[in-house]
Amino acid sequence: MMKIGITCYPTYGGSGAIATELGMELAKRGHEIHFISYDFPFKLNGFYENIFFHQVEIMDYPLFKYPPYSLSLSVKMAEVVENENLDLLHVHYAIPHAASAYLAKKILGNGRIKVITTLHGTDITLVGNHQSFYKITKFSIEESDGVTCVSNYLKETTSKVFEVSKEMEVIYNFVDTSKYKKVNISKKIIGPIDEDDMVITHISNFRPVKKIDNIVKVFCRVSEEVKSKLLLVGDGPELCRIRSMVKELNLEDKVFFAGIQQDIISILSISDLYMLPSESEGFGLSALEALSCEVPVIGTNIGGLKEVIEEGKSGYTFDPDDVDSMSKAAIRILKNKKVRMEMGFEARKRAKLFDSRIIVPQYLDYYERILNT
Ligand code: GMT
Repeated sequence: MMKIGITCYPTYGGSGAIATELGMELAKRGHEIHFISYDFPFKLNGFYENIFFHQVEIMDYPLFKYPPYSLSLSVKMAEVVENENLDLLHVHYAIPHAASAYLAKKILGNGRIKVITTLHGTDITLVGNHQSFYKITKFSIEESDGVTCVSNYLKETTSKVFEVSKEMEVIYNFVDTSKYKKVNISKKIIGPIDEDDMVITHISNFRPVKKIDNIVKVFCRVSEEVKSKLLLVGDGPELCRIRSMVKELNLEDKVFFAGIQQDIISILSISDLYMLPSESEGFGLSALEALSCEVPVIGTNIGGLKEVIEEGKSGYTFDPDDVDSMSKAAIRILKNKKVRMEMGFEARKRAKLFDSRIIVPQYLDYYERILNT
């Protein structure tokens, strides 16, 4: 049995979701998990045996324009390692978590605790490579005892962008396929959707990187040829802009903004196509969840999604701005029931390769290896 500290962002997003699912899976296997963050991870909603939460107190003071969260996090990490006698700190998303863990390690004295950092995507492709973070991201990757990346793409990009020669392990995102599976429900459960509508779905935290405007453009073309609805799930900085775009395109009666939803399995069960045409995706966890519920995916060809989707079988990947090809592929899938059924079958088959029962043991093996070096 291991005692593991996990730090992640508690808010809606793939890195926090996978970190929390990992914690829950490890706890089920008898390991003791200590989440350390500023808030309760959004996926932890209930009582779980072997799981504990340690809240980072953020001290405000008139002198601080920006309270130094990363320092308070380091102190909390060091305290939890000592008080709970942790074996390992596993931090998700490099910034600032890997740097905070490095400091915690120094506070505790070298050798007391090992740190594993999991890189997820934008911490490398968008934020970590920004000049203001570049050196600290590179440093904290190099100083981690172990580093995992959620796809080969992310591993290669990290090596290239940060010129690190460090060995990094690829451990893909996972899904519990026994939980994420299609249920038989009416399409009418959500919003103004009719039973005979084809439903295109997108779920995210509405960041610019998701390129939701291109989903709307694709849908605009699709809706001219197929009786369909667009279901946009989530909330975030792009919401207002996308709402205005939908209004301008006169699509208000066909696009439904569902906000943040808990029951993703039901939403995916009424979906006929999932879209994720992001600028880039470290992996594309929401697409994997869609595949698991038999929903084919049209996504970006930049990033890890190409390792998730089997091109032409469970979905298609295109340049994020290639609205034309995406529209044609979407129309082909939505117009043809046989194609949809076949792709749905392939999608489920593909998702099973990323089942938690396959991937979680890879983390455990990696932990053992790092602890024994
Ligand atoms: O996609 C997001 O905006 C959330 C982001 C995060 O860090 O919370 O997700 C990233 O981590 C996920 C879990 O590993 C990956 O599946 C996503 O592909 C990745 N997002 C991006 O790279 C844009």
